[in-house]
Amino acid sequence: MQIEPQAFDRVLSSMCTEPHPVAREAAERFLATNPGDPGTYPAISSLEDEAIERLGEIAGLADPAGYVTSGGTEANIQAVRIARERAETATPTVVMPESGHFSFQKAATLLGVDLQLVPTDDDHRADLDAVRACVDDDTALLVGVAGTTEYGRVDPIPELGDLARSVDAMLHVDAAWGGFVLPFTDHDWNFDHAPVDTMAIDPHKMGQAAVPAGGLLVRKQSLLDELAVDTPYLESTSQATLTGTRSGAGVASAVAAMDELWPAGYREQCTRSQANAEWLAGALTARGYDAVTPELPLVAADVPAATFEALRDAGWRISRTGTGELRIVCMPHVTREMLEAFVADLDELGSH
Ligand code: 0PR
Repeated sequence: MQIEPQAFDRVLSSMCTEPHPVAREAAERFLATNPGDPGTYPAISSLEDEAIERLGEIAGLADPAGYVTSGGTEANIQAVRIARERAETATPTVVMPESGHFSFQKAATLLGVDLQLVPTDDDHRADLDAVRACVDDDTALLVGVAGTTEYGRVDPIPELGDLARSVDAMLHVDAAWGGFVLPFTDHDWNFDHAPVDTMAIDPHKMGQAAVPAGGLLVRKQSLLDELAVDTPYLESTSQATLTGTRSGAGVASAVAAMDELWPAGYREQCTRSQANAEWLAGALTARGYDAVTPELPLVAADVPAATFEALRDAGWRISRTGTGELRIVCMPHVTREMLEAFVADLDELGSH
């Protein structure tokens, strides 16, 4: 019996989406290649250089360095590792708003650094006063999120950059999800806007590449060199990635998607997704549910637990924020028709 993958027609909470057809095709062609061994697989290795060039363009970084990771988690772990390697203190800490992704908990545990969480303000953004009170000479890394997982919020990145510089810490921006929509907004989020040292920006989320294709960007090559280990028996002499064998499929599909969609295709998608999010937030508000204004294409709203469960039982793949709000991510596969069907079910099943 063949097991079918989850169909996307009721998936509303995932940050995965259907890859663009050109990304799917490229993934298949490069399925058996390993960019971890550039001496043996030079074609995928040069495609990876292209991927980093493109990601640099998207994130406002001329002459970028970095590599295609397995996802945002790996990019975040590596950013913490770079900061720890460069720290001059014996007890390095990472300061992050509580809206940061749980991958930083993994990074902190793995790397033996102390993760200090600071509160967010009433609109779910990093509270600058709280960050200011927390940073000190032990701070190796300050994290800002550009497109938070729960509310799609963008932290004040330039101000966080100033705070990082004031204590000689590095600044990492987690744009794993937001990186492919933020170029079409007014937010200051990228290397051009602030003294950003490292960034997570994932083609396999809003970039419409196949999984696995995350992105780690660093402002200069010497930062990546902090991660390098010697690889004596390979033709290339060192490796900066966390994993050894990597997916050439992810790399090739990221390049194919970015070649096809940057910038016009991504702009159109961003406009469509944002309009859908605003429509949904309006529909929820009109029905008496408290919805957080969607700044990026992600909607959070207060829906009673019983209603949430009924919607899940009806087949909708939805999730909740840490404080229990319904959370819907308007990924490229989420159409207006899907949202209309969802709201119709909500009208039928709702119990508020
Ligand atoms: N940074 C941010 C801001 C994220 O939202 C995520 C993932 C990561 C980093 C980690 O990225 P990777 O999962 O690629 O390592 N956020 C999603 C989440 O936690 C991940 C996800 C994706 C969850 C698809 C469910 C799903 O179906 O919600």
